[in-house]
Amino acid sequence: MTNPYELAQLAANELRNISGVDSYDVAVVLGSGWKEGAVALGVPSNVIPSASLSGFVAPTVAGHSGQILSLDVAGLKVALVSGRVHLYEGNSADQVVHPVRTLIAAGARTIVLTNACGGLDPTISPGHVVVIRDHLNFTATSPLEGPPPPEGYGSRFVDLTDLYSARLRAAVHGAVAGLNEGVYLGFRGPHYETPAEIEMARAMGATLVGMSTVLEAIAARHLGAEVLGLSLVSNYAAGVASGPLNHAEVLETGQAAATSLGALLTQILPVL
Ligand code: 8IG
Repeated sequence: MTNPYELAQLAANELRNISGVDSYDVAVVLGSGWKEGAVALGVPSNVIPSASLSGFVAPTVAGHSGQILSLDVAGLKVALVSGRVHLYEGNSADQVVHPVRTLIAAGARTIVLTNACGGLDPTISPGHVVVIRDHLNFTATSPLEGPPPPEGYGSRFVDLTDLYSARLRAAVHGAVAGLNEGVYLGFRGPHYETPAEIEMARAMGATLVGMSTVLEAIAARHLGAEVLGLSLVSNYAAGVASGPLNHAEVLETGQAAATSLGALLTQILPVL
């Protein structure tokens, strides 16, 4: 068994060979809704099924296989990673962060993590994008659990002060006016929360809740990359608005937001 870092190195070499891209600058992990928006970034020079790369596990969402799209945005070599996988699909933390480790091994120094999430602030309605300022990891795991990272990699006792880069957040606000910042709480899911759990999350300082992002952010920081997190509020979290949560509504919000998400990425990527 190779360790997860060697596995990422192997996948990165495969990716470079197949895509013809020597080194990436930025990797964008696309959450629900964001993939549809990302087509606005232009025509990819290359699209690779992630199943063809070592260590990548297939998403269990029907009809969605993972892909890595390579494209140039304002002179930056960008990789778009679609088909994110989650803990709730039965994956290990190492499997969840493998795409991020692979893109960093392929040169990316900036990791943009996008997601769809539930919102706790009644004044930020579904369809709005929030910049992640910090997170609360409620997955009860870490991609750094297990044997220590091999020689040449940073200590597993990684400092998460400034996990979500202040420099990148400032760059985003400089490019796009009026975006709120929030604290993202990552649960394991796949169930949505009870209203009591959302009240707990609020008391602990969360403004956004979701089931992704936190492990990838930790893994990226550990490897020295700069992390930007962008959340599309897709629904009010349980108990915030009257009425039940509904997965179809969540998907609808994503569809409706696609155009604005694409415009947002187009404005943001060149300033990172
Ligand atoms: I979209 O309300 C989306 N993802 N945990 N709670 C959690 N994840 C989510 C939610 C939500 N909405």
